[in-house]
Amino acid sequence: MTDQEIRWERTAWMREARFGMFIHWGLYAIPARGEWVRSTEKITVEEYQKYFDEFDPVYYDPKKWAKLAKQAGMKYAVLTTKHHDGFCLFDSAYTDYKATNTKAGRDLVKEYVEAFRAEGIKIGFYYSLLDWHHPDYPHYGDRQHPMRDNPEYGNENRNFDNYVTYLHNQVRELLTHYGKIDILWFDFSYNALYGEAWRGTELVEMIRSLQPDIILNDRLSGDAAINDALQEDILPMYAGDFQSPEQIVPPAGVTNGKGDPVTWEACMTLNDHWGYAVFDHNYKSAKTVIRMLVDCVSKGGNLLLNVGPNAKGEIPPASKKILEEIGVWMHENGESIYGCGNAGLPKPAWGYYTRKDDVLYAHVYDIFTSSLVVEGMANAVEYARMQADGAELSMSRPWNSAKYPNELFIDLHDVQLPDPIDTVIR
Ligand code: JFZ
Repeated sequence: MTDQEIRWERTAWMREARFGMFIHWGLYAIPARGEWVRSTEKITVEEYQKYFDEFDPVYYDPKKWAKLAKQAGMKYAVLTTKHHDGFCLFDSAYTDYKATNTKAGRDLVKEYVEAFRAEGIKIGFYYSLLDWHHPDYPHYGDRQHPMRDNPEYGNENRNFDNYVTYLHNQVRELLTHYGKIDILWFDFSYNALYGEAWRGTELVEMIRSLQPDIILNDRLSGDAAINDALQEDILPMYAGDFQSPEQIVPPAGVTNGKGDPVTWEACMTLNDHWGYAVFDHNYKSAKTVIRMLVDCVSKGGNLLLNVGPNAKGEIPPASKKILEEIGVWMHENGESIYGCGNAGLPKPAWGYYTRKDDVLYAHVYDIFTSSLVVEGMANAVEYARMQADGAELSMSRPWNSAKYPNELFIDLHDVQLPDPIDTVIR
């Protein structure tokens, strides 16, 4: 098998799952201005310390998060075990900057893993390669660092290799202390910091020795390195198993340098921030999210939808409500999502197709006539059913259909479109 075939096989369950929950949670839930607050407002480690001292998520109960994810039809989750601010939600032996030493007083990752696993949801860890807290991570001159313009925070005594060892040690902890982990989601590489700068080959060898089946995203590596290697069919170990476009559904899906489809997952915010932002009420509707998910699946990809729990540990009520609405649609129509992919047909004017093997799903958003016209399918379809309730739909040809011998007509005359979000016909 080629490297790409191995990666395709390893990610099979992920393409079946299609829909996951991203969780951005950490100290930044207290300032509640997004997870980049330390950088955007150039807050020093000392000033940021008050959030560590204060952190007390009294309502943290990941069983509730897991139930909500399950209800929404999500099959896997990815939690920020450490974001760019360096604060660890897990009990690490290599730092004091961890939840265990806050008022929370315990390993919050452990409870997350147990709660989601109990609901049958696959477990993902997000781990930030950037670390604005570690003294050996580049400060002055690094545009990603909050202290980038402050010569007082120079790098004279910085030992980057020391930081990379810290990163390797923490990844080992994460993959040793919590049983089987399904996804490791690194974030992110930039400038000269990619691939071997993270000692990527050594890191991935360790990861695979600890968790042979774990799926890695592509952010340990630079895009250029991957594209070159693709031509050879030999990828660097750190190239990752799937691509992770952010805040966009790639219009033509994602293919490799040779034009073959690859596993991919679009990650999306529910409002305009990843971490909790108290002023941000710009939430996407359930309809928008569902259509986004259908868009991803129709192009062979996944959707990782973000929630940003607040300082007390709760998923904001507005997010909860949207996920519950999504769950109603997924209960009726999830079959048109899980394990489905590109139908290999041109996108119809009335909506989208998804397909699994020989079952075609029409996602009907708008029709202008009493029949749904399915191009080129006149003699190819055995039956048509409403996905939501299994009701039979008539495929009789209307009186004026003689000029369209290749078109299939599904009669919706008396049915209309029962679901204003997306009426699925199987
Ligand atoms: C990263 C994080 O910075 C962000 O906080 C969030 O966790 C998101 C899922 O991932 O966002 C990025 C990463 C890389 C780029 C832009 C945003 N980039 O390379 O332009």
